[in-house]
Amino acid sequence: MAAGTLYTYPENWRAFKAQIAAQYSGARLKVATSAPAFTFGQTNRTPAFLNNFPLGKVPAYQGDDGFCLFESNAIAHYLSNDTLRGATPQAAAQVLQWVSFADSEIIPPASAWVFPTLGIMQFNKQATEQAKEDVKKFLAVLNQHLNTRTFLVGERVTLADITVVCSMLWLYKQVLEPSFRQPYPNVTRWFVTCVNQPQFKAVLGEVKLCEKMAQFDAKKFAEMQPKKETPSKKEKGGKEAGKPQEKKEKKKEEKKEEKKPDPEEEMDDCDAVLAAEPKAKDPFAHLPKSAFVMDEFKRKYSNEDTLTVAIPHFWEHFDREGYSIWYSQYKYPEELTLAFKSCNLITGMFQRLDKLRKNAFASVILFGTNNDSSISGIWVFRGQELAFTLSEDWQIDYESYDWRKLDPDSEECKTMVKEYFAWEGDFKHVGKAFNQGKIFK
Ligand SMILES: N[C@@H](CCC(=O)N[C@@H](CS)C(=O)NCC(=O)O)C(=O)O
Repeated sequence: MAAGTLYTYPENWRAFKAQIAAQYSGARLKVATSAPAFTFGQTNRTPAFLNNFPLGKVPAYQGDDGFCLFESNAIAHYLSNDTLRGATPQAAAQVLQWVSFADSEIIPPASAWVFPTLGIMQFNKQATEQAKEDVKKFLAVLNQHLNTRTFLVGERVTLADITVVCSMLWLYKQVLEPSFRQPYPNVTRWFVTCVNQPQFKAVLGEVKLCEKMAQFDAKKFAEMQPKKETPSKKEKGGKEAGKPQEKKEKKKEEKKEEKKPDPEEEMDDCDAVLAAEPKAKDPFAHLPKSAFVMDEFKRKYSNEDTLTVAIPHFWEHFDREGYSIWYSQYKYPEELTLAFKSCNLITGMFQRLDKLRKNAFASVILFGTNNDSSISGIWVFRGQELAFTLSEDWQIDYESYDWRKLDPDSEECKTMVKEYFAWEGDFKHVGKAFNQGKIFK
């Protein structure tokens, strides 16, 4: 039976698919939606997270056995049992049919219609009218199919029902008022049956069907817009950084045409989650400016030779007043068993410390072999104190380590920086062979 953690933001309908599937199958699923385990917009941009989930998108699943999976449909499939997946080849194919139907026929028009009513997309009459027509089309297909059936595939709930229900949640909550849904009674009967199953209810709570079609929320939209340009959004990398210049130019040329919503320029539901997040205050704000540019060092460390470029750069620019160097050692080596579990311990710590990214650097190494290992590392922090106490979110792991501040001018410190940064050397103080390294950058 699968057991693991689902990383997501709260109330994510994509994550609901996996959560409901787990309710049916009995898979043991922890859902990580908040600090310290997971902070959307931060944790999912850390190297450790991207290492496991290269798109940085959620939901993302990591099994207790280390198995990683992204794409909500795949995760829901993995956490299902045979009944949910479709017990015969035909049933399994039909389940896949409805899962694909949800992605390609339901989600696009549902988003185009519902997002403006949530204030996360500009209203465009033509696009909304088109979306309503497309919604009618798929509702008619579902209504016909459900005329003689209780569930979409076979006699029991399957992933088809879970996926299609979750994809229609926003529609039923926001815009499918009684008169609009009246021609499709089988769909509403089926939807209500599903959301009232205890396994759905445990995840979705009470689902209240829309009484009056929500309209474009201009005020909410205006409130959302300025936040879109916050640095945190711009930093986002993937979507923003990858946007080709020519697209922007093309947009200028098209200015005179009727304005249609450009999906890449609009917010989507996850952008809205990010925009709604309160801005955290900088816990290092009290420190005087430092000439040591952490980002610059990290770029050298990532892209150039460690021994001949990154380490010399580090010592040439290191600011003894503004930064401190620490040696960390895991207190309970006797509890370390399998190497991959110990790696997860380190990776998890780095994920939880993502907000330190601009103010800290660490190279932490797992030494030894299965059932005979130790973890130690070198950390560089902004300021002269251990940074962990500056934020509640950072304290979860640090007490499991012994910390010793190093004198940057000592030979010991020079050697340790060299060995831990380069992941090579004698590591005389360790007494175990070098095994695996993990970096935090
Ligand atoms: N097809 C994917 C879509 C996942 C997705 O778009 N996730 C968004 C949240 S709604 C995300 O994590 N975005 C983060 C980002 O783009 O940085 C799935 O179903 O899992």
